[in-house]
Amino acid sequence: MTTSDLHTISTSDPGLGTNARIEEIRAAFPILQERVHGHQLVYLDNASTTQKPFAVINRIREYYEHENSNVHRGVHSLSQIATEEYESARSTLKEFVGARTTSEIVFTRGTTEAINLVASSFAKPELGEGDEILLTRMEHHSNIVPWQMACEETGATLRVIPIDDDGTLIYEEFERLLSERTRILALTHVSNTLGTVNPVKRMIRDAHGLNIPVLIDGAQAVPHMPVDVIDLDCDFYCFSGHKMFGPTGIGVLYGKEALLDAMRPYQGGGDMIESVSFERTTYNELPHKFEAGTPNIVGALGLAAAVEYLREIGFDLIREHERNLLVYARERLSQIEGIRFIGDSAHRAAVVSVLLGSTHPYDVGTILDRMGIAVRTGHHCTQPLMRHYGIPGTVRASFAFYNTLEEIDSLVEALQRASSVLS
Ligand code: 7TS
Repeated sequence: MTTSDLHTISTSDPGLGTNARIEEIRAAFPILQERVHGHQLVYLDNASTTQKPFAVINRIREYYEHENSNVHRGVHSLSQIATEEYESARSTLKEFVGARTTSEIVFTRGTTEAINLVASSFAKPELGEGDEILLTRMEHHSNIVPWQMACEETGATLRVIPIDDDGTLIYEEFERLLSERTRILALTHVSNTLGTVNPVKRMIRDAHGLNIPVLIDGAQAVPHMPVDVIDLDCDFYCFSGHKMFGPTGIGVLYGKEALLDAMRPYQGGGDMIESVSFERTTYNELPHKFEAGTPNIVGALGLAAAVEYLREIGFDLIREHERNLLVYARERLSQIEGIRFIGDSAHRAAVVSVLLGSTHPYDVGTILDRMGIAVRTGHHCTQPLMRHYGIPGTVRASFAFYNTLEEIDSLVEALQRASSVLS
């Protein structure tokens, strides 16, 4: 596909990715109209967090204006409305990932808390000396440190699946590392730094062949592709609301019902109990057993609004448009002298990590910011991955469906400017 083909798709295809449709979508995200240092904002830091459409902002406002109350505890009308809306949000999330029942959808603070919950309540009680937890080299710190903490307390060890220089998992190494000592395989669906999409379905099948449970960190997958937990057959799937156009402070742990049922609670407090006495406490049914204390009610409602919004746009358009953005970015960026791509796996999501000659990513990011362009610079909470490449960090542009080819042109121009200023 050539650059002009891409512009053609963007401007004249009446179905997918038309400029008019993308402009319409952009108008639904008020922050995209902001100016930064006198320039129109170009927001290319979507892997950190995505922007929010009016549908989400208005839902939050509506809740506080008309429905605010605590859930699961009042007979009064507002409390009943809040409870119904909160549980209805859970149903929306259940449909979103294709879970069997709402018992399998636990609201958490985000991906990080979901992984900590599984490490603490599922893995830790089973772990001992000689046991292994299998991860990959491209994990975010939040899918490394909770497992490391579990290992410290139990004597288990971490094993790490290596990657090649393109940022693709070495499948034979995965097969070699999978053994009867492996207690859990925990890996990311999509790498936040490289964009690599891992062959999780095949890996889950292989792990299950040895009865090894699998947790998938889906934080960077759910904004870009449809996910079906039954089709994947994963045991746990975690994601964050704020990376899929919803609010911060809310996320989801999907877990197979039988596994969640057998697990001990993660935190104690209100709402997670059936009855309490000083002698003995019994726990509430799923999923409430894992939701101690007043939950992030408005977060769940905002996240459900984000899911509805995504459904309206449709993953066909999202995938098509983001693929165009990725191909175009790769092609335009490769024209910059001295650019180095970090991660070039054949199967990728809309993330590009680069280095410019010998410049430091932080300096490049600062110059881009002065031109209104938001990218992330640094190690992206993947320090072991940076060590693999022998670099301190990268300049990362991560796209969402509201980004445009013109914004990529601005990025390329700004990188060229940064390159000449810094060299
Ligand atoms: N897993 C992956 C793959 C991530 O990319 C992130 C956040 C997390 C887990 C943690 O998510 P949280 O919502 O619980 O914080 N990634 C990034 C990033 O790439 N830039 O900032 C945060």
